[in-house]
Amino acid sequence: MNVKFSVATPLAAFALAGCSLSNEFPPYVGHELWLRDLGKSNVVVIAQDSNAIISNAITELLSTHIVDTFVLNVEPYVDMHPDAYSIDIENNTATIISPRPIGLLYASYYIRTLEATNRKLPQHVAESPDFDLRMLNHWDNLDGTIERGYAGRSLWKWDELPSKISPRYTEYARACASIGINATVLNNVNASPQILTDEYIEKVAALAKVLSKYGVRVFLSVNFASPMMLDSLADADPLREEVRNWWRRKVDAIYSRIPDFGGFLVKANSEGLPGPLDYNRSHADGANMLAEALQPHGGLVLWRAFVYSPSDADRAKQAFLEFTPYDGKFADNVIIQIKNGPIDFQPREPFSPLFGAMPATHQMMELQITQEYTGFSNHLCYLHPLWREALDSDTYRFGEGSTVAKVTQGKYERNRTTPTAIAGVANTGDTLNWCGHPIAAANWYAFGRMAWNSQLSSDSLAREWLNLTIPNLSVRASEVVDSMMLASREAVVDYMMPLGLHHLFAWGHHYGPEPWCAIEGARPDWMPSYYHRADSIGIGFDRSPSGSNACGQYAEPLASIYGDAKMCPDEYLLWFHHASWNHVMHSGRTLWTELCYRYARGLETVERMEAQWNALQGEMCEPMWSEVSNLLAVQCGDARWWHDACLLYFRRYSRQEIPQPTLYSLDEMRRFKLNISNFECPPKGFRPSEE
Ligand code: GCW
Repeated sequence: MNVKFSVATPLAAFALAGCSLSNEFPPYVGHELWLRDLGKSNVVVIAQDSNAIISNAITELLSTHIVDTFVLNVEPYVDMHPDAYSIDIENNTATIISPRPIGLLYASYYIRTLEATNRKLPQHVAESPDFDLRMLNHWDNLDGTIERGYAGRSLWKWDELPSKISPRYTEYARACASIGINATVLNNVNASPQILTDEYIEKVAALAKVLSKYGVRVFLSVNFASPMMLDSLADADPLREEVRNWWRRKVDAIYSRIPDFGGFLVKANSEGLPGPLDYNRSHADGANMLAEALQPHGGLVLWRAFVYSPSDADRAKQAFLEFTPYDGKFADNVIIQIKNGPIDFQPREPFSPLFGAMPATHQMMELQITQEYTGFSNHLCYLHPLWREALDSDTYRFGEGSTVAKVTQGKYERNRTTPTAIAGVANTGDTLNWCGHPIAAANWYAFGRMAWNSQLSSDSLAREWLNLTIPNLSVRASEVVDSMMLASREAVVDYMMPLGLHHLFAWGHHYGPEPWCAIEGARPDWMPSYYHRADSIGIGFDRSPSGSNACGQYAEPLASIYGDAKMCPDEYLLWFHHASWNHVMHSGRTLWTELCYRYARGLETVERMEAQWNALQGEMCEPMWSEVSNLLAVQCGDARWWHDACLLYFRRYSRQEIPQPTLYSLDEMRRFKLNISNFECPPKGFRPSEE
C-alpha cells in the first residue's frame, strides 16, 4: 500500500555558529555544512515501502519545491547499480526509481542540491556511482584524540557509548549520505586491540545502527597482534590454526551484533606495527587469514600497502617490491589499499607505481582529506586538484589511457564481483564546524562527490560547495573564492616543496619547514636531508637508472620519461633526479632560478589570496569572513617562513644569489598555464589587460 507524506518531519535542530541573522546574508552556519535548512514545502511524497532510509529520503524531499509530487519506488530487479537511481518527470510529478532504498536517499540529496542552488530538475536523470565503496577512514583513537586531526577531538564518544547516542552521529551520517559516502572506518589504522573487545563491539554496534539509517556501513581497523594482546595467544602467526580460529570466532561475534558490518582495514608491518612478516609469512598470508574469517559474512579485508622499513635504500620503492611478488595470491575479498603516491601524502607526488602493477589483485586508492602535510586546518588548500591529478594519472599498464581511476574502478578485471573502492582519511572532528578551517569542509564535500563521480572538475565541485555553503554570495564574489580555491593547492606545492621536492617537514609535526633537520639516532628516512640530498652539485633524490631506479617501477613510456632528466616533467624533476643547480628547466631558467621563482610564486599567490578575501568584507556574514581572513594571515606568514627557510638553507649549497622576486611575463604565464592544470590564479604583476 502506498503511503503519502505531506508534512515535513522537522530536521534536527542544528546549533548555530555565532552568525547573527540578517536578511541580506543568511547566517553561515559551519555546523550545517553544505546542508543548510531549506524550510518546508507542500510537496506530496508517495512511497511504496517504508524503512528508516526511505523516511530520511522523504524528510529531505519535503523541504523541496521543485515539483508538486514525488513517487518513490524501490525496484529490486531493475538492471542498475545497487546505489543508482533514475528520476523522470511527468506532469509535475517526479518518479524516482532505485533497486534499493539507499538510491532513493541519494536521489533526494541530488534534488535538494538543485533546490538549494536554484537549479531546475531535468526531465530525466540517471545517476550511478563510479566506485562501489566510497569510504572515509578515521584515524581516531579510543582515547578521543585523532592522529593528524586538526578539528578537535574524535566525533565518537566512546565513554558514552553504547547508552548515550550523540545527535552528531546522525548529523555525520546524513552529511556522508548527502555526498554519497557509504562506508566508514571508525578507528585509527594504528589500531588499539581494545576495539575488538566485547565491550567495544557493543559500542560499535550502537554507532553502526545510527549510521545504517543513512546507508553508511561500518568497518574497523584491527591490530594484527590482537589475539596475543586480548587473549594471550603465544603469537599471531596467520598460518597457525589457533590464531585462525581466534579470528573466526571474533568475526562471528562482530556479525552477530552488526549484521551489515563491512570488514577490516589493516596496517601491518608498517611503522613498527605487528604483521605476518614477523612470522616469516607474507602480506598475502596475513590478509587471507582475515579474509577467510570474513568471507562467509560477505566482509572485506582492506590491506594497506603503506609499508617501509629503515633498512631499505629507497623508501619510495618499498611497497612495490613488497607487494608485486604476491600478485594473484590475495583472496578475492581482499583489496590492497594504496596511498596515491609512493611515499606519503605529500603536496605533490607522482602516482604510486603499484597501481595497475598487480593485474590479478584488487586495488583501491587512499587519499588524505585531513591536511597532515598541507598546512593542517590553518591553510586554505582545496585538495580536489591533487586527487584529480592522482585519478587521471596514466599508468600505461593496460595501454595508453589506463588511468589510476580506471584501474581502481576494476575496468581491467574480468568478472569482478568484489566491490570497487576509494578511501579518504577524514578531516572531521568534534569542533562545531566539523573540519576546522571553514573552507576545509569543501574537501570532505569534494571527496564524496568525486567518489561518486570521478569525472567532475575541481571547478564545478568548488562552485557547488560554495553555492550550498555561503548563501547569497554575489556571482563576482563567488568567482573570486572559487579562483582562490583552485589556486590554493598549487600555491601550497610552490611555497612548501616545488619541483618534486618532498618531505622537507619538521620532525614529528609535519607543518613547518626543516630542510636542515638531522637528528642523531633517528631513522634516516624520516629526515628531510634523506629526501632532498642537497649538496654543492645540486639537489634531489636520484631515482633514475643511475640511482635507485625507482623510475623503473613504472611502465613504459613513463619509466624512460621519468628516468631522463631532460624529459622528466619539471613538477617531478627533484623526485626522480639529483639535478645540478644549473640544470636547464623546461622554462629555460636554471634549476636554482626556477626553484626561487616557484617559492616566490607560492608566496605571492597566498598574499594575493589574502588581499582578494579581505576585499570581500561585507559580502558574507562577518564571522566567516573574519575567521578565514585571520587564517589567511597565518597562511601568509607560514608561506613566507617556508620560502625563507628553504631558500636560505639551499643557498648554502647552490652558492648563488636568490633573485629578487621578478614578475612573470605573459609568455611565462601562458607556459605555466599549459604545464599546470588548475593553476588559474596568476601571480602579482600579471595584468589580464595584456591578453
Ligand atoms: O603519514 C603517516 C602519518 C602517520 C600515519 C601513517 C599511516 C596513521 O604521519 O601518522 O599513521 O602515515 O598512514 O599509516
